[in-house]
Amino acid sequence: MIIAHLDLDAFFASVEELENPDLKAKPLVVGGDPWGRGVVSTANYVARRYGIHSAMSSAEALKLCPQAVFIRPRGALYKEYSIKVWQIVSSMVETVEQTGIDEGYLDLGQVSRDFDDAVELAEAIQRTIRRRTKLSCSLGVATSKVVAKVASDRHKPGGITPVAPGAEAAFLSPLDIRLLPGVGPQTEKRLRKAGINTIGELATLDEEDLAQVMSGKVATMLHERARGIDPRPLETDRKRQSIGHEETFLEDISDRRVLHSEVKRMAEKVAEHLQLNGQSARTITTKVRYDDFSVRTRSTTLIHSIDDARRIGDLGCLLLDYALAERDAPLRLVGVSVSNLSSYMQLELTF
Ligand code: TTP
Ligand code: MG
Repeated sequence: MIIAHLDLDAFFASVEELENPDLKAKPLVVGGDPWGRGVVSTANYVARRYGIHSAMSSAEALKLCPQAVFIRPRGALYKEYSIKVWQIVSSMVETVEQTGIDEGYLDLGQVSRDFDDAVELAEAIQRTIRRRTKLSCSLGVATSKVVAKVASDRHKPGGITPVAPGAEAAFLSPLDIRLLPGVGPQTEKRLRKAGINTIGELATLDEEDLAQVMSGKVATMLHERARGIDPRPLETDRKRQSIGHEETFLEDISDRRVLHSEVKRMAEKVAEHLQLNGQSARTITTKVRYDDFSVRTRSTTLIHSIDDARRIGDLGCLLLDYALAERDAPLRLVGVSVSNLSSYMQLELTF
């Protein structure tokens, strides 16, 4: 598993800065009324230097920095930016689990050659988001959700923090216990009382000592997480409305004949899958990823549905040629997928 956790930097405040660039140099607080009972949603990094942070009272923020600019949150606007960001991410990575308006997990294992390659992809995603939305984000790249999540927060803003396979426990070890996802205020108190202040101290407890401090499933889970062990897969609610096969090549390929034979090979897998499911498809899509990680897809929709490897392969090759006619460059990945599925059963009923 290679997972990235992506989190936008000072999200609400960054959007407000884009809408009004004059704010960039000023301490900016997005949140409720500082003269009432308002709470800080977030603050830009200039304001954070005064000690202002999310969830403190706006009145306290005003005290810490009387010259700060206060803005009420504009949820609909942030939503628009968020949708744009996650559309970009989804166009670059097949499997994405968005966990909040500004954060989520990306499955990089499926689309990279090895760990270093995954880190390069993370960099490409960061660059693309910056170019297309002007927003800054940070990513952690690791072998599990918990390590990726902790890592994405280590070099904010604008940082990428890779934790190579095998380095998980050493990476987590010196960090404060409160940084471990799953440790809430209550658990934190209990751990500190027992003299456990770093993730490493929790990780190295033996079962007996752990049982003295806390017990049950949560204890076991936190103990594992402290060692970088986290088997949670990505959760995506997207139902399988398409069947596809894609492959990242060991080396970039530009030879058209080789590419065509790859497309045909994938078409065979797709056709086999369709036939096993008793399905056929009307839309064929070919996806290419260039050596700079950018992605292009070309689709065609037929009047009648098909399920055989030859036709899917021929159309897949044609679509590949269309994509390469627009931009001819070496490819690191090719994918063929079909959608607009119908099952034989339905066809029988309909016709
Ligand atoms: P976060 O990602 O926690 O914070 P952030 O993006 O502002 O800053 P960072 O660079 O540290 O990631 O939360 C995302 C957005 O959610 C944040 O911009 C505002 C909102 N939010 C609240 O409204 N209340 C809160 O208590 C928190 C933590 C966030
Ligand atoms: Mg954020």
